[in-house]
Amino acid sequence: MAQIRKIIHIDMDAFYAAVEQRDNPELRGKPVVVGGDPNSRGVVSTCSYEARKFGIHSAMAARQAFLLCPHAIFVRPRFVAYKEASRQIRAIFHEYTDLVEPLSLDEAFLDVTENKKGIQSATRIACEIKNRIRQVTGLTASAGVSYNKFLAKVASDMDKPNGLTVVPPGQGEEFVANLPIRKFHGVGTVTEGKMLSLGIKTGADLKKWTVEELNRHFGKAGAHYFNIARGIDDRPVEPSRVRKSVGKEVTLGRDISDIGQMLEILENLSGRVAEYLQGHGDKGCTITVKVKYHDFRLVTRSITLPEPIDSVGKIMDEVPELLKKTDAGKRKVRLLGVSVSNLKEKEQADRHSPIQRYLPFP
Ligand code: TTP
Ligand code: MG
Repeated sequence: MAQIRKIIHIDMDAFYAAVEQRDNPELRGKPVVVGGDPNSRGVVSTCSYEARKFGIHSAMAARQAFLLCPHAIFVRPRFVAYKEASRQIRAIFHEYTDLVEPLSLDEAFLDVTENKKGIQSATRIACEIKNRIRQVTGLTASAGVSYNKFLAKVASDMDKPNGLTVVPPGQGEEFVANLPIRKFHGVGTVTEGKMLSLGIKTGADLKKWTVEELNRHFGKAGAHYFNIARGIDDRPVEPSRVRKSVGKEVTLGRDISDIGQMLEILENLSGRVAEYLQGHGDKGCTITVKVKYHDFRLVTRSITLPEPIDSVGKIMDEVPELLKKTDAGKRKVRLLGVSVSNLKEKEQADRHSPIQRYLPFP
């Protein structure tokens, strides 16, 4: 039998907002909203836990956040500071293992089955990492510890902020059984709606379905749902995952037809794509905008640039034109997405610099 793995998922608490509160003591203990301008069409990137009590959350219109909590403090994001904190936490992860798979600036999977410090207990490692993060960055993180990625990821979200949740071998199935399906990582609002309409409210409900039935209703994802209902997930932690594209999308709370509002949302998504690219030293040549209309019809529009890019500005140079090539506005929209593909790794991207590009072949 294959060895039981020890997987940790770490996710920083209210990441951007926590960095802002750390760097400006006046913001501590207060509702802080990081994102766009509430007076124009800005979108909330994230908010402090104090602000969450008012119902504010990521991807909400900043204007709505203001209405929910007029005394909240609205600040613009400072990506340089977030990137620095991200670099620091990654360095801490690598003190324990090089099997680190970052998912974004503020979260990563670690496989600590074998680790550089020879520590047996993954829970102890998670504790140490949380303490080190606190010491080095002044920020708190939540951790999930389990024997696969799915369980570790869900566990890290169970007791936020500053939580540590362990799902030991043998307890995964029971842990999943009691979980409402909206807590399942990878189950978005659309799938959640579909599952609820089929009477699937918890992991236990999901487990009653055969893999054939799940395939019929959910296509390719069916087998994955079948497995996770049993606490099974064999995906490895992939440190240098070769990504083909980096994309972010959001299903909107309600269908919209205002182009300005769509562009604000696309800018927020582009910012996150750019952040991921820069965090990984990747650049890409193809920019794609994805639009799902209210009737669920999906269209994408792409452009391929001569030079690879990684900045929000360069992405947003193209996005308005790409959006114009869809029927967005004429038709109501329920989902928006942006991705950058055709990725060149750092070295390869550097080779695209103008000087080298014109060198003749030897
Ligand atoms: P999350 O980890 O999803 O959120 P969070 O760290 O702010 O809060 P918590 O994990 O405690 O629930 O995202 C990490 C950062 O990514 C977040 O601080 C800001 C950014 N982000 C956006 O810019 N837009 C978004 O829609 C989301 C979800 C996150
Ligand atoms: Mg987080």
